[in-house]
Amino acid sequence: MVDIEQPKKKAAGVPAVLSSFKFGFREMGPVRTGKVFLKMNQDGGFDCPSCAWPDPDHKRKHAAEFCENGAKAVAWEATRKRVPRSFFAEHTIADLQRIPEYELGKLGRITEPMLLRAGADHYEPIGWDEAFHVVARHLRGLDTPDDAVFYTSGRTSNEAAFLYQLMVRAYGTNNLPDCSNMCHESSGTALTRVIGSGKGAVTLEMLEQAELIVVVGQNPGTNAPRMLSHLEIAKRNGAGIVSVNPLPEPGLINFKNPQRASGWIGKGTALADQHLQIRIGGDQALFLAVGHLLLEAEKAAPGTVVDKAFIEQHTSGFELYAKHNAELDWAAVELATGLTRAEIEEFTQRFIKSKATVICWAMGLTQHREAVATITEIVNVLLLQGNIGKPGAGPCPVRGHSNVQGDRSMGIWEKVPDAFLDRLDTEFAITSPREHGLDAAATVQRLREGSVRVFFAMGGNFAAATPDTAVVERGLRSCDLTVHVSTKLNRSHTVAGREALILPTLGRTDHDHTAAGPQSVTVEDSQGAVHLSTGNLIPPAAGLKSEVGIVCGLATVLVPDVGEIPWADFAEDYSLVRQRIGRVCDGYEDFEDRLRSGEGGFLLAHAARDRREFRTSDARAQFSANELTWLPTESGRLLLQTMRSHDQFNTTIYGLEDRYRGVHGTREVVFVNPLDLDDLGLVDGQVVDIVSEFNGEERRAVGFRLVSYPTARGCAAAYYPETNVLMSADDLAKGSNTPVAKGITIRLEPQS
Ligand SMILES: Nc1nc2c(c(=O)[nH]1)N[C@H]1C(S)=C(S)[C@@H](COP(=O)(O)OP(=O)(O)OC[C@H]3O[C@@H](n4cnc5c(=O)[nH]c(N)nc54)[C@H](O)[C@@H]3O)O[C@H]1N2
Ligand SMILES: Nc1nc2c(c(=O)[nH]1)N[C@H]1C(S)=C(S)[C@@H](COP(=O)(O)OP(=O)(O)OC[C@H]3O[C@@H](n4cnc5c(=O)[nH]c(N)nc54)[C@H](O)[C@@H]3O)O[C@H]1N2
Ligand SMILES: [Mo]
Repeated sequence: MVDIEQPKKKAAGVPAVLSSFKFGFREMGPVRTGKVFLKMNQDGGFDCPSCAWPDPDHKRKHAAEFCENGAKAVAWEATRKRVPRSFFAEHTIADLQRIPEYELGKLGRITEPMLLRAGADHYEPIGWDEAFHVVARHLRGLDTPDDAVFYTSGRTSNEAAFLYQLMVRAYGTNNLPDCSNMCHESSGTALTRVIGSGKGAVTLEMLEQAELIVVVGQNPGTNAPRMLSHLEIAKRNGAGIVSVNPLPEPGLINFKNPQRASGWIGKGTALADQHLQIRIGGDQALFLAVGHLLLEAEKAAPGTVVDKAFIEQHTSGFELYAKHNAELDWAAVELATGLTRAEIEEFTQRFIKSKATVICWAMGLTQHREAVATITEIVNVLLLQGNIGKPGAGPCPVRGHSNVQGDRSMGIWEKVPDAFLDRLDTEFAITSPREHGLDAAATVQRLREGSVRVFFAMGGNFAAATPDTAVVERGLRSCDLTVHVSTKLNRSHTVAGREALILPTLGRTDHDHTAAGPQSVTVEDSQGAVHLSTGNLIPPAAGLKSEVGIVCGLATVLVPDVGEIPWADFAEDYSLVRQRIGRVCDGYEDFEDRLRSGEGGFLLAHAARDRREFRTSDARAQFSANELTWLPTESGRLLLQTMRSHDQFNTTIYGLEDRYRGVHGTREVVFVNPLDLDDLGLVDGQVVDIVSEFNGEERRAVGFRLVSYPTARGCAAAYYPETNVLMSADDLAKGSNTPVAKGITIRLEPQS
């Protein structure tokens, strides 16, 4: 039943714990539920397959180090349900296409390789060897390896990712797009340019030492719930917290910590001291204005605001930036941000008072056309006060998938630096191609042309996660072969190429036992901490292979004689893989030793964070002088952001509840400010089509229910992936090529 109620002001607390256990029992039963929940994020246990928020070190650890969403992600994977053979026999590929994503995911784990033969209309079981030969036959038959694409989603372990990119490069292409292209690519691009490393420069400990934490374009209550506990600690230590967001996201407003008694009862902690309800796309203008005000304040009281010594010693471009930012068009700033000058001044005062400021951000910043400029603007503000490379300070992009950052470290990158390839080539006596490959957006464009012949996916749900859904689906269908290594069925398996394979794999929670004994894998979290992950559940079926096993099995058939690569040994003993990673991947030197000593993990070095060393062209952090950009709209138009509910993980829909936003039983809703509804002559509850406008093209999402909601004026919000049909494959962030998923111009057309 569809039910819309008042949005919640609190996140987590008792309802969150109950919700985790309810979902856990339904999928796993009580014994398995206990077994997995107690091992999650603990030493000797497995890393939560949900978000990339770091696990605390021993000092900071709780007995139950997980959140409602992590619990759901685990229950979803560790379910006792299986997709039986008969299911594929009874359903044609056309039937599968009619099953909604939500239902596909609920069918259970897949247990054996399935092949859709050319011309057939059913998937049928196939042996592993035969499956590998099908893939190898297609790949060997291509005119060029560049007609194949090898996608990766961010759950893949370091070991599997390293071997996967090695196989792909030994085969001969850099076509290694990944989910990061659609996620934090803008952060990596901007940070590499201005601080010389694409990774965030804040650890958990540093976060807890901050005096001011600004959370911009991120909804931690839903998407990184354990972050709230650390914000709470920082707040107890005296930090001020500001949320910059078009939505009043619960958790930042009021959060109950289920790990502490006071969180179970009573009021919980109001985390944000100030909420800047910014207009979508207004962040670059906001931080330009903050920089301007900081410079003005320094002029008024020299030596009190700006960290002159840091600027002189460690940065370049300050003069140009200061000159560029001496004048500010306040009228434009107010239009762009939807904020008053007084609000921005209050915000700036918090920067002036703080001696240590962290700025956190996520998709609300990265998935914009001007995302890269916006992030450099944020770094400008940090650099002005020397807020990097010291306790309590720095830029903190909060990554999404649990190992998306590790996958990059392992070389899953279509334009990995030549130095990496040189080391790879030396280590394995191969010759990697040097020409850059396709990223996710370029893959979509090649799919649109119909010129991808083989599409291989290590996890993920490319058809649902990318823009222009119909175009991508047509492109996937025109491939000679699509291959998906997956734990469960999803939409991408149903948009099959002329031939199609589904290769089931072990997940994080599954026990992985090879001839050499039990194996563990490793992951790297959002703050650069690396640790082991060991599954403890009996796998869903005998003979199921790990991702490492699948890559090694395929490589043995596809590239057996290329270079000197002991694929069979790697498949048995993952520590052999880690030895090689240690010799190839930046920061992973002496990998196995460092992993085994200490607390089952270690923190990767970060020159800017640890030593204020900036690996840029002139070894200094860079100020950037950006023009003010924003997203004006014509009358009758709104700016749409596509976002996540509390009951999904990306394209995986756990249920139709968004408890925090008061939506029950449906996802086909669009949130609009009540004053905008009045202006548009629309009413709450009415059903509309959402029509997007880009470059004179229109795209339509049919039948969405209006929800009157306190979002910023001129803005709207709806769920991803249902609204990906509204995104254009040509609408990309400058410099990072990230598909624009926030700030889409739309109009709402009432259905008659
Ligand atoms: N439960 C759960 N956890 C997840 C995921 C999930 O789907 N479910 N996904 C994982 C992944 S891969 C990722 S990348 C992260 C995503 O984590 P988030 O980035 O938090 O995800 P979104 O739901 O896209 O939320 C974007 C936030 O930015 C705000 N926003 C939108 N536009 C703007 C803007 O122009 N300016 C500002 N300042 N704010 C804006 C939105 O209101 C929203 O609060 O979460 C990870 N964790
Ligand atoms: N409109 C819009 N589009 C977006 C976004 C947005 O905010 N708005 N966000 C973007 C972002 S941030 C991201 S990260 C991408 C996500 O894009 P993807 O990473 O491609 O999508 P997911 O939904 O995370 O992938 C889920 C699938 O992964 C498989 N899977 C799960 N666990 C495992 C495992 O352990 N191994 C293997 N091999 N497979 C597994 C399951 O089959 C599951 O169906 O989407 C992007 N697309
Ligand atoms: Mo992401």
